[in-house]
Amino acid sequence: MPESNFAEPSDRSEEQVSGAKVIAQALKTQGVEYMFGIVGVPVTEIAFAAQELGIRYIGMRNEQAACYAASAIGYLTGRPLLVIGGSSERNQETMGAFQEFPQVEACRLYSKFSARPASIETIPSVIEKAVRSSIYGRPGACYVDIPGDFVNLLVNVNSVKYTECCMSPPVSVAETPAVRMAASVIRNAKQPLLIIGKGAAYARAEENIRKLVEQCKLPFLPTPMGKGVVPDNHPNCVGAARSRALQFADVIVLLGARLNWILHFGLPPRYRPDVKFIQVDICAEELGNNVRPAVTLLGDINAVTKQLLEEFDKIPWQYPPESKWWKTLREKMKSNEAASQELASQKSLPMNYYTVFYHVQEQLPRDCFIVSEGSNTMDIGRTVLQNYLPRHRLDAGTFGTMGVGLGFAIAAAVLAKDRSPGQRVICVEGDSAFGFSGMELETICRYNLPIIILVVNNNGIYQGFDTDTWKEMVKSQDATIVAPPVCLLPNSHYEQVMIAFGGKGYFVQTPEELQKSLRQTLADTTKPSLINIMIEPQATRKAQDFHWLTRSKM
Ligand SMILES: Cc1ncc(C[n+]2csc(CCOP(=O)(O)OP(=O)(O)O)c2C)c(N)n1
Ligand SMILES: [Mg+2]
Repeated sequence: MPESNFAEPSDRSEEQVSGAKVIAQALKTQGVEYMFGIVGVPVTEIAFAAQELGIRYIGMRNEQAACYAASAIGYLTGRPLLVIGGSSERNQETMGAFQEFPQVEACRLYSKFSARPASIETIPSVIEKAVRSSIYGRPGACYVDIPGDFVNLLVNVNSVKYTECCMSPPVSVAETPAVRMAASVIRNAKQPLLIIGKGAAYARAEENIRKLVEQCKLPFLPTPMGKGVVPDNHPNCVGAARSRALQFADVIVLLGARLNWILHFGLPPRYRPDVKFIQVDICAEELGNNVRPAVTLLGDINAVTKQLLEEFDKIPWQYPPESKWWKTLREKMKSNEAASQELASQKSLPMNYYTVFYHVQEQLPRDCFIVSEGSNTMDIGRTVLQNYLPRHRLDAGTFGTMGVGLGFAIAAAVLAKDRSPGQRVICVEGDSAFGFSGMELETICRYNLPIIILVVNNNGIYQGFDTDTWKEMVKSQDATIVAPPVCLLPNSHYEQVMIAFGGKGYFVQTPEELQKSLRQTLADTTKPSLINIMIEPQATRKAQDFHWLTRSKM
């Protein structure tokens, strides 16, 4: 029996424990509730050991999807992602061992902390540090490498000491003079705007942000994952006049939103050259990126919002509701909404994106999770599908990574099943996006998660072709030469994949079929379903004031 290097000579207990069990117990001690993965040599025993301790194990079909699912659990529960990878055995290192690879070094680039415990006895402290690093400061994934020979290695039970669960992240607040200055800049704004980002959702700042919006009567707009922190249908939400609001605001308060590509880097022509940013962020390195802010408030979004509220309690102030700025924004919202409505009410077939999303919006339960990915599908869907609750929209976000959708949906559904039975998960997928993790339908059916997947099918990436055009195109020449790279096979029956695993599948081509299938799937809380919605292959977004985003796709 191999022995631990660190076993105490005075320890007379005979009882032994495997590396796998130590890993599982260390995870349990740190409050880990869910594990997503795929087993195989050498990690199988870890999953069994975790399950034995009551950690819920969800077996996925691809590690990528497993990571996406775990990261969504992290976002929804505030306990971010810990990745555990099995690596080659220590005594075969450099010899060309099975799956030998410098995993710790490779993961450093992608994670906040990446380490391999030196012995079984050090596993608990390394796991505690990984969990702590993942949730302190700006949250992020951490990696713990497990050499294959650790898993079945036995050590004396008494030689392993479990490090206590790390403390909740400390809450940092901004400096008082900076808070005062921010309040004064807001008071003097002529055309103010709040931007609510994912950081605000993560910080669970919804109550205080809503107070700030309502007390000061400020217009706000959410970033994609900031949707729902204050409900999309709140009268102060100017999401429908996004470009206008960004372009003409003279003071913008960024609440956990980065000035990255999603916010056009904070630069003209999308913003006034003299716009004053008040940047609230938990990460000091973020402050001042791309634009020099007027005020920086370093701290927890919820705590700093509270500090701002205290300033406005001391000297009450509200932005005049009858201002010209509000009038401009309201008019623009009205005309943009009318343009979308006009597209939605078109009766021609195949349907366009707007028609599809308006019908979906009509039936969506208010408390559902909306997961989405794709390009047009995600961008247009985001403008029509409303979020009323914080942390209820999960989309491809900043990285625009296709393939996240089904993993996100599985995580949300697993949580919903445990914490609020009956709550639905709607997963709105472009046909290309769906393909990236499509086999997770089997996972969804295996665990019988009543997710509703909508595949918005335009036969392609951004756009595709109808069946006749496609046939004509590939008739005389090889498809690898003539088929545009954006094309996918037309008229694919993705719903059959769901049926193959025992779920329900619908193929819909008209608004009536869409309405009916949605009604049926929403009524059935026992089974997963997929509605394959055929739309006009050449359908696009309505005309945009700026082509920045549309251009970036090609
Ligand atoms: C991992 C990854 N690979 C490739 C891309 C490039 N890409 C951007 S959007 C997209 C798919 C868009 O098509 P679809 O999901 O069908 O949505 P549509 O715009 O057609 O509605 C792809 C492949 C990406 N963003 N991520
Ligand atoms: Mg598509």
